[in-house]
Amino acid sequence: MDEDDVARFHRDGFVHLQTLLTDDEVAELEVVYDQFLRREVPVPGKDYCDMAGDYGRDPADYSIINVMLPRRYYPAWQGNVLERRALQVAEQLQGAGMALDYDQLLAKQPHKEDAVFAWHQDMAYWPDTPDTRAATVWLAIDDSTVENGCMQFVPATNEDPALRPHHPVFGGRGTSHALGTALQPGDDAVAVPIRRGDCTVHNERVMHGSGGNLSSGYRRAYVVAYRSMDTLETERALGLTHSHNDDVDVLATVGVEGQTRGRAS
Ligand SMILES: O=C(O)CCC(=O)C(=O)O
Repeated sequence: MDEDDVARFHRDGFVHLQTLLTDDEVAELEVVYDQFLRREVPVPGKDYCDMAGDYGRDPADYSIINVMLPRRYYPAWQGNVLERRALQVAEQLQGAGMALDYDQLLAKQPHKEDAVFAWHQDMAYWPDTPDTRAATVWLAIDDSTVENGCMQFVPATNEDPALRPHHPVFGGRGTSHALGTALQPGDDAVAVPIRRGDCTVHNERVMHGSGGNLSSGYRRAYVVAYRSMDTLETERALGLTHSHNDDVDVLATVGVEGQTRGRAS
């Protein structure tokens, strides 16, 4: 990563970094990743769910398999090569005092037109804190393409004066946790195809989402999100760990349950 990458991240709200991990390093993570997908690593309750549907869906029909907090359910991943390298990236981009807030797997099954990740800003999901710095590192396990639903961003929306209004996509905490907001006139979305082992890194305010998987293969991503240590302290004091099984409803703490987070800018 060079100075231009850092400047791009701050200007656009995201950056694409090539070869965060080598093919061998990805291959090692992939073994465990696929154990999660085959449900050989037990994941309780809603921490194994579908990001593109409600909690009631039959797991066989999931379009975007979401394993939340894999490092909690497979402790040997704690401190793995992705976490080590991503922390360095997060601190280079956002400065000192960053720490891992949560990790998740997002795997779009083949031939799933509805494996759509609604447009959103991550801040809509999170409690407001004085130091909102974030760097979410999205590692491609498969080559991520327009056809299989790669990440898309609306550059520089991190500079919008206000968070956009977000709504639950499938009904609310009882049925799903996905939030979304519509694109606005003038939003110029860009698709960002990346290779296996590459990553994108985005901040807490940039608009992003992704389209369905029209290919015959998986689109697997492993995501680690870094935020300021102060924010982590506040979140944990609220009882928030980003598990979908948390007793505390993160959407309620940010005022979304059944209503809207953010406001029109
Ligand atoms: O994997 C995707 O398509 C979207 C992921 C995302 O929104 C995120 O990691 O913040």
